Amino acid sequence: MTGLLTFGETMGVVAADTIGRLEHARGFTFGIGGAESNVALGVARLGGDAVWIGRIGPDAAGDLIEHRLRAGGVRAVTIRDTSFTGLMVKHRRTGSVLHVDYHRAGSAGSRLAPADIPVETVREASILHVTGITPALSDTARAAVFQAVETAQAAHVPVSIDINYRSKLWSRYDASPVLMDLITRADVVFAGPDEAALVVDGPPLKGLAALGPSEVVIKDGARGCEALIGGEHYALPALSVTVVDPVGAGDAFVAGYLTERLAGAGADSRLRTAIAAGAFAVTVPGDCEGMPSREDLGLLVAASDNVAR
Ligand code: KDG
Repeated sequence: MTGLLTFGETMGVVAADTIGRLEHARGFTFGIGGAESNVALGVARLGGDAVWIGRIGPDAAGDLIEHRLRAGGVRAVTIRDTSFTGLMVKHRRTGSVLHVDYHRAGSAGSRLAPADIPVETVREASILHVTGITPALSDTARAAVFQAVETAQAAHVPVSIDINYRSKLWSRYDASPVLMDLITRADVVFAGPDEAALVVDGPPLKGLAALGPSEVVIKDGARGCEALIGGEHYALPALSVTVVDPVGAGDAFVAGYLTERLAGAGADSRLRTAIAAGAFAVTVPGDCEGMPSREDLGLLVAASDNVAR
């Protein structure tokens, strides 16, 4: 039996160490990032079981992805492709404006196909988590998402989707019907307010719930979150922290929620852990480096003088 099953594209992340134009950068950090593997790492770091499946290239970024995920406790099933591993280049144009460029068209990760996600693996999962990024990568990747989701539905495996709209990958016009179709098949949906507007008019919680999911969670960054879970309304404020890097915070939030759900915790605990995990993630640079452990979550409240001794 698997806890969380997820799949998608994970990229090498090249991040400038200094603030300013990319051509003036004096050093770079090489890491990894991918919404689904970020969630898998987050679940593993919080003590849950997570399997991630994806294609990687015959290159250093592919090796790094494999090593980092396995070192982070994720049961990573990697398929070596002949194409390159996609890259994401991150730099801070100013202290508060973060810029992200993708180099991923035709990458190994985008060549994911239905046969990469074995039907048996889906049936054995306690929850299947997908994002709106994967269907935007290629026709075969989109087919893989739909096949996995349909298999999960037929086997009564709960399906979770994070809309994760990426405007550099597809237009709102193209994304909207695909996301709508996936949401109607999901049990749990995560969205930002703008993302919800891709598929529903008016109040997002009720609109998304009307499409079918019994758990709708709106992630609203520094404003906290709102949720409609089993018909009950919840609203939690964000924790006040110093933001170093917001990328990956939404994935940490999802990991916090789903880890507690896998452990059988109630809605309130799921949302509290989600809020704390998201808050912790923004305090650390990197897409997945800030995924917190249980002990890290304690630091957020314990270290009132900001020095943990
Ligand atoms: O949520 C963070 C992810 O967006 C990032 O790690 C990279 O998967 C990624 C993407 O497609 O932007």
